[in-house]
Amino acid sequence: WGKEGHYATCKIAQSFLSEEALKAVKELLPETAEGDLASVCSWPDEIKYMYKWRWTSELHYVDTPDFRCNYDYCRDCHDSSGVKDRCVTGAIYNYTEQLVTGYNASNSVVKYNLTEALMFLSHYIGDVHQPLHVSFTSDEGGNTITVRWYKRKTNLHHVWDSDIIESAMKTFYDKDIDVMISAIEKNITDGWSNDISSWANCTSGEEVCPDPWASESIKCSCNYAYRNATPGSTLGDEYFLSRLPIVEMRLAQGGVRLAATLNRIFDQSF
Ligand code: DCM
Ligand code: DCM
Ligand code: DCM
Ligand code: ZN
Ligand code: ZN
Repeated sequence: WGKEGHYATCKIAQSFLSEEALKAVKELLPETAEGDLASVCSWPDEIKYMYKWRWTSELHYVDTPDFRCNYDYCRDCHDSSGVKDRCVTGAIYNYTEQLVTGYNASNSVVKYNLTEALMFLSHYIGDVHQPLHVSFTSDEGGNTITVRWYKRKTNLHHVWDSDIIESAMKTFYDKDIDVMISAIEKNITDGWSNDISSWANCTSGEEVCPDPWASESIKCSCNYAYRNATPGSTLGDEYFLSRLPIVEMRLAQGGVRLAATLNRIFDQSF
């Protein structure tokens, strides 16, 4: 996602945190966040081109085999040099593990920077819900598919990271991301209320389960993102209005699942 998508995911998540988890999150946030998780959720995008952080740039996505429409951790989770576990789902396991270990080790030596771990985990749980962050290898997640979004030239990846959300804000939400977030939150508590616990649960009983989330994303990529979006095509009202509900649902699921994960990590009663 772009800035708005990550902000929305983390705002929604913060509203679903338990009191205990919210307290732990606030203690780990940098001062500059002023207690607001959403304000630092794009931090991993801001640093990924800096020399010191270049190694993190491949942790935002996972490439799957062309035209297969499925995802397999062992097959797909590696970086471009083939190093295992270096992909978005591997990063989610890794940063969850760091937070669990670090948080329970209150008196022993903490090996990890838990503030960074929280910001990476919050960002990557957002990204794994962006359908095109789990998609075909040869088109780099839609980055090499040039399309028009209405009149403007862009690429399919950027349409799903930002253009759909920005057009929705302009057309329906008073150009205000907080108005859009309120609408999504209202949808969660009304329309999707029966789905929330199935979204939040990990059937595996683990703290976090990014593999089923990635499988959902590649299915969305095939059924909605790539469909009718061939190179050179113009995407307008028909594509926008049919895909916006998918984008809003993925933002909602990302937020609910980030909250559920942080509740399981930081609150013993979950
Ligand atoms: N990993 C890492 N840094 C850590 C912990 C783990 O880079 N502090 C890596 C090792 C594996 C992947 O993350 O490649 C998953 O780790 P694990 O198998 O320990 O969960
Ligand atoms: N793991 C995996 N495939 C899965 C689930 C987990 O490869 N379907 C890996 C990721 C971590 C390690 O197992 O490297 C430990 O995961 P956890 O942190 O959930 O114990
Ligand atoms: N991206 C992706 N899959 C790829 C390559 C990149 O999902 N195979 C994502 C990461 C960024 C966006 O596309 O969100 C742009 O990538 P970059 O910053 O590498 O240009
Ligand atoms: Zn992206
Ligand atoms: Zn990202």
